[in-house]
Amino acid sequence: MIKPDGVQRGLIGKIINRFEERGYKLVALKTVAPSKEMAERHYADLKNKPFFPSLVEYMSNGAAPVVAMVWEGSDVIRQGRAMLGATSPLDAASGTLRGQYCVSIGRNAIHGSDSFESAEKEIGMWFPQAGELISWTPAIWNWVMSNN
Ligand code: IDP
Ligand code: MG
Repeated sequence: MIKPDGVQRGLIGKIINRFEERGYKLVALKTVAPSKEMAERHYADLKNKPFFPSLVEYMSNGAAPVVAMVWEGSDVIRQGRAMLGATSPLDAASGTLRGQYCVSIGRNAIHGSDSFESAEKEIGMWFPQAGELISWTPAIWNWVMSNN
């Protein structure tokens, strides 16, 4: 998910481009203005953290939408997290998205599911309707994914 700061800063295309160029497949995408309830659900595992109220406010105050996406391909959850970089951009490797574009933990531009279970939960939350995930085969799929 591209967070409101990533949208405001015009990073949508750059972030999508990184996943596309790596060879991952886009199976769902939408802009959403998250409600407070959706932001709270999305970050439910952090509800006891001191920054939780301001995180939820920032995600749901309507100053910018978020871009929710589902990407598919080999090891995409773990690789996606690596492409994002560390939660604190000051610890993120320079080749990562956060390491290239961000300097603040409160404005780190992107969210990525951290496990299969959280991906399932988050995909269900942000794309709840039948037909929102598109099954398709990129013409280059085997050129990218084949192990021979
Ligand atoms: P992640 O986004 O790398 O998965 P999490 O620990 O799940 O990191 O935290 C979710 C989000 O909460 C972070 O991306 C960041 O925006 C915010 N956050 C995490 N830790 C802090 C903090 O110490 N201060 C302020 N915001 C934080
Ligand atoms: Mg997280």
